[in-house]
Amino acid sequence: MHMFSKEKRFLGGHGIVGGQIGLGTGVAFAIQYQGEDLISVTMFGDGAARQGILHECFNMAMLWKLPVVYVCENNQYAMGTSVSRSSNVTEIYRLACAYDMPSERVDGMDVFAVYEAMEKAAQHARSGQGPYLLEVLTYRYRGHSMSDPAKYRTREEVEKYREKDPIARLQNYLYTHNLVTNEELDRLEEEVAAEVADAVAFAEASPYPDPAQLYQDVYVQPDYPFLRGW
Ligand SMILES: Cc1ncc(C[n+]2csc(CCOP(=O)(O)OP(=O)(O)O)c2C)c(N)n1
Ligand SMILES: [Mg+2]
Repeated sequence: MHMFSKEKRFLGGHGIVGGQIGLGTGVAFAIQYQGEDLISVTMFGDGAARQGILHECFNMAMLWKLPVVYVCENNQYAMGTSVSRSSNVTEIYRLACAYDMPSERVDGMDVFAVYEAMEKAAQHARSGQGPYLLEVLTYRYRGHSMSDPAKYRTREEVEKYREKDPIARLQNYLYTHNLVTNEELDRLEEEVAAEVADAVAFAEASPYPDPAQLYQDVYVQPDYPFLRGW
């Protein structure tokens, strides 16, 4: 949740569920206001999709034709609450209809389908036509967090989705099309595992922040320095 990289224009995750919809829409407004050739990709979960802020943002984004692609990662559970227990409208992409915003649902377990849908949505936002909502249907294998034993679903349900795992399917595709060898795949996995282990070691060896920083940047300075150069 707290990963953030200004250089890579990755604005992190946010503790307030749905809050990022407002922040991502604001970034899209800043892009348009400053005349930049960029788009905002604003991601949120199926649970976040039920927050009121989504409607205010969809309305403004359509009104002002903001360059934003909203990506709802529908993994079918908000913590332990299934989509069908939280709304009668379980097809989240249809929430865009009330604002005449183009939208579609895509199979999130299919890497190529997501790539194509995202390309189309991004082109739409880049061309000045305004926002687009993509609902990416996927699944969360584990509980929401370490304190969630995920007892609200069956083992069979989880297994059913594991069989469609998008990473395993892509590996299989690359392998069967002779685009990669088993050795290359193994080496890649080792490299990624080492990179993650390094990052964990770095985090654990880093000092705690000074408590005096607690109130720093709670209110942003009026010239919004973090958006300069966008
Ligand atoms: C405004 C707000 N309400 C409640 C919570 C507690 N909470 C944290 S995550 C979560 C569920 C979010 O569901 P979803 O967006 O589907 O994310 P997922 O569980 O799939 O990661 C809730 C209710 C919160 N962080 N913020
Ligand atoms: Mg979810």
